[in-house]
Amino acid sequence: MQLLSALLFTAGLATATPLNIPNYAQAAIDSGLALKGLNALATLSALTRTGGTCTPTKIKYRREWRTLSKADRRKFVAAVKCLQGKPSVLPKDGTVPGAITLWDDLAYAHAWRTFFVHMSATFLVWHRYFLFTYETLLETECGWTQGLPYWEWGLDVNNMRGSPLFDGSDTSIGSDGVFVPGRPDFILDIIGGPDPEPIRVVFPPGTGGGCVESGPFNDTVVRLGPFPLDGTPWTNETVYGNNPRCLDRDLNTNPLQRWSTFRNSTELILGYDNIREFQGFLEGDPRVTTEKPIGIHGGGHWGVGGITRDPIISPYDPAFWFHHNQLDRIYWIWQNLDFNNRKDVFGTGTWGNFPPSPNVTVEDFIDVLPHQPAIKIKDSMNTVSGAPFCYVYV
Ligand SMILES: *[C@@H]1O[C@H](CO)[C@@H](O)[C@H](O)[C@H]1NC(C)=O
Ligand SMILES: *[C@@H]1O[C@H](CO)[C@@H](O)[C@H](O)[C@H]1NC(C)=O
Ligand SMILES: *[C@@H]1O[C@H](CO)[C@@H](O)[C@H](O)[C@H]1NC(C)=O
Ligand SMILES: *[C@@H]1O[C@H](CO)[C@@H](O)[C@H](O)[C@H]1NC(C)=O
Ligand SMILES: [Cu+2]
Repeated sequence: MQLLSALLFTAGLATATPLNIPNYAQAAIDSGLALKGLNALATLSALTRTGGTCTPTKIKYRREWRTLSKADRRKFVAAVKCLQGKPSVLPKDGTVPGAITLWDDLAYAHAWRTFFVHMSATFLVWHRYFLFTYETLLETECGWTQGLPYWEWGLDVNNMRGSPLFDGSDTSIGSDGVFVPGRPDFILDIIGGPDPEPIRVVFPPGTGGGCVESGPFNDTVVRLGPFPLDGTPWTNETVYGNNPRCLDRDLNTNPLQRWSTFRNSTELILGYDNIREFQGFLEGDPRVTTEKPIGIHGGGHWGVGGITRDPIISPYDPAFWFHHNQLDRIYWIWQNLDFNNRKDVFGTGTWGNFPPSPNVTVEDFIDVLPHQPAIKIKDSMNTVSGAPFCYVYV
């Protein structure tokens, strides 16, 4: 890949010609071959746009977890553990009394933006910047110099517990949660669509439910939250206090098989040419689709379960970052297949536009304070501009 990018660079193959997307057979779509092909096309396309400080030797190649060597997987796990052990850098002014470590800071950075960066115009770009923040911290604080690894859900839809990411070995990010039998189905009533009647989605419980049993991160401590929805007032002391508990998981192939298969990701990339629909279907936004709620985004969150399905503090699970990195990859592939027409945002700055807020434009800013300064949304579109991003997916 490094060689390829150097070749493209020196041969001056930069071109704005729209890409020729093959007509993939259903079997290629279902097996993941099509998605691989689309990724390769996107990579070639992106590498024609490198600029600024993002020189070919600086580009980070974000890879699927199981393509890293075992030694590198152990190195990555060690870097995440290192980050979890760094002290919080949030001001000690009582806003987040429970922030002890940098890991708590990252959960907080997500928590206080939750109602502005989901079901809103900034969903994809804000999480892109959040991932970059994490990748940068892993490098500057803990020496991980490679790209951030992602999780291809399509490889695990039939066996989560056997996944190299979740098998509990020392090259995984820890096991399933302890199995808790006798639990009822999960019932989600999604509101905010055109009908007053909610959209109902039902999942059976997964194969865990309790604390992560073995492997790396079975000692991860969740501190902030929970965020009660029964009317109990949220104060900084209660929801952002130090309330130590274990990291829980509930691995579940059901949501992955329904929402996050190779077919689901590939059809999303090929099916829509505008950001309103692309992002709306990706997130299962009920204003965009009543037929396909949840989306590939929800599929991965529910597939891991436990704290990962918490809309506010899901970043506590290292799995969150793998999942969102895959989402950013799907977004990135989609963008790079027709880059000049896929650099805009759609929607407002609040969850489901509640409370109503102005339309967001690419001139608006996103930030991950105090870890990253504000950047203009339009600078988040090209991941190889060096302003600030410099990565591709392989
Ligand atoms: C974590 O898992 C290891 C085995 O991988 C086990 O020895 C240890 O007791 C577990 N710790 C906790 C807190 O569950
Ligand atoms: C939390 O603290 C911040 C700043 O210190 C303050 O603006 C905010 O109102 C507080 N929130 C709650 C719910 O107490
Ligand atoms: C996702 O793909 C599977 C087949 O891989 C299919 O059965 C399911 O209906 C798809 N879900 C959506 C929301 O399109
Ligand atoms: C916001 O965007 C919507 C959808 O494109 C559009 O209908 C509406 O007029 C916009 N509002 C403003 C104030 O520009
Ligand atoms: Cu989020």
